Amino acid sequence: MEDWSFPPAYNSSYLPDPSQRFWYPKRETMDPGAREKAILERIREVMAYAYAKAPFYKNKWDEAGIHPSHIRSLEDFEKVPVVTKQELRAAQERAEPFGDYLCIPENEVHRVHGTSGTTGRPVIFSIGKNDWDAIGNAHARIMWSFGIRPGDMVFIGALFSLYIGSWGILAGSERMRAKSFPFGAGAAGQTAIAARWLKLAKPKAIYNTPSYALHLAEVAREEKIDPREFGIKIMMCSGEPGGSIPAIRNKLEEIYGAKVIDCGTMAEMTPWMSSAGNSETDLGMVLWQDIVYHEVCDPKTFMRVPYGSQGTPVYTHLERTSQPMIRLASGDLTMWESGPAPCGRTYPYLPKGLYGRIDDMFQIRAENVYPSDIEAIVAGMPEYGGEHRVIITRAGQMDELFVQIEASPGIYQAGDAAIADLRAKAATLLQRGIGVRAKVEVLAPNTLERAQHKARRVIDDRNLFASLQQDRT
Ligand code: 8LQ
Repeated sequence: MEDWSFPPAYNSSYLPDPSQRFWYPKRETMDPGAREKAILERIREVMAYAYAKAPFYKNKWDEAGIHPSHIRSLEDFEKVPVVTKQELRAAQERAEPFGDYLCIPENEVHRVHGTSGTTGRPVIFSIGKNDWDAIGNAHARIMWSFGIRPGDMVFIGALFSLYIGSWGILAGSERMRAKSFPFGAGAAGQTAIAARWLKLAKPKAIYNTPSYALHLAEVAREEKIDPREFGIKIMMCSGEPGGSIPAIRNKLEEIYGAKVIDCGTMAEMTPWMSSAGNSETDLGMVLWQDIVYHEVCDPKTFMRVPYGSQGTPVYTHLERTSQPMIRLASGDLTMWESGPAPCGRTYPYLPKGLYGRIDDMFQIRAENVYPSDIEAIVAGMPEYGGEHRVIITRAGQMDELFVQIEASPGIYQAGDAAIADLRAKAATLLQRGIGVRAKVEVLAPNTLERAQHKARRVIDDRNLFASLQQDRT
């Protein structure tokens, strides 16, 4: 069936006719039951392969009393213990540098990437040549669903270093035979230069984080360029929530006049685009189950939750031979629906994208609050100036929630009454939306730092407060 095997072996010169909706029509529109049968076969192959090649998996599964031959259904597969990021880090400490889950000889590693965080021990991603080709194929296939076609220019406005997002887009864009423009981001002054280049080159598509897209628009305006002059038709967003939050998506679509497409799983899960929106829907992300098998699970038992319910994604590579991830726990939060997805592909989908992380949730006076809920509320206000911060603190015995919001230039210039109105309106909307009273502070436009990559908007200083209390006693 359309070159589906493990290990993958794709025809690198295949390109659909540009008028074709689907890259692999059979695989994308097949009966879900038949697909699940084939996925099970792939899972058994990947597991047998990993069991033979990686002490990491052999030891983990032996300990759990599980052998790849035991997996006779997708329900059996739910009993396979999940892999955590901590385990991967420990495996790399044990077997430096790639960890004992590298399943190819070290000298066959073709690309090395790593976690882009700045704290803690970094984790290395190693990718073989065949895997890199399959990643390009998978991303080209998914970018086809975004409406990108051979010859279109794809501008990559994201970091080109450890962050694999940019490289994954480049691989897909090159496989597609698009015009790749690997511009990058993050260097001093680079955003203003990006604005000038975008105006000049007028790419069909751009890739960025949602935060960076907002920042780029502000910088472009400072350069007296309207982002609509870039002529962008497709904006691919990944890396953080935003592309599926209606307030952010609508704002980006309005600013750029482009269609915003949300995508992204995790760097470890490259081809990381296996959950992605497309040109034919505004509804969150489609799960490309034949590339990476997605399960949305109960965060405690890691058994699948029924369609229509919330849970955490657990991912399994079906096309990776270098560091295949088999039931990697993401820690993200989402809700899934059974297919067919609105675009006609018979995959399940995430109607609201990935909207938070289990560990991002904080409790304020016994209410569970997600930063993305606050973002959706404040960024949806027309008076919003483009940035905000959430500060959780403790005054006496009570948790307090502070939300700092930049006002738009118009509101700020209008003076005290307009600012007071914004403060009151934001407090009311927050109370209604998250069920918690928040103290709102209105700031001048451009007060807060802009993210060049993924934004961090929450400051929880309750621990600081607790340690100060302890020092005093
Ligand atoms: N994360 C990534 N994409 C997201 C999205 N579309 N919506 C909400 N949260 C998202 C290279 C790709 O961007 C994937 C990537 O960012 O990999 P990382 O750096 O390993 O970060 C993964 C985390 O980013 C996910 O677990 C989500 O929390 C977030």
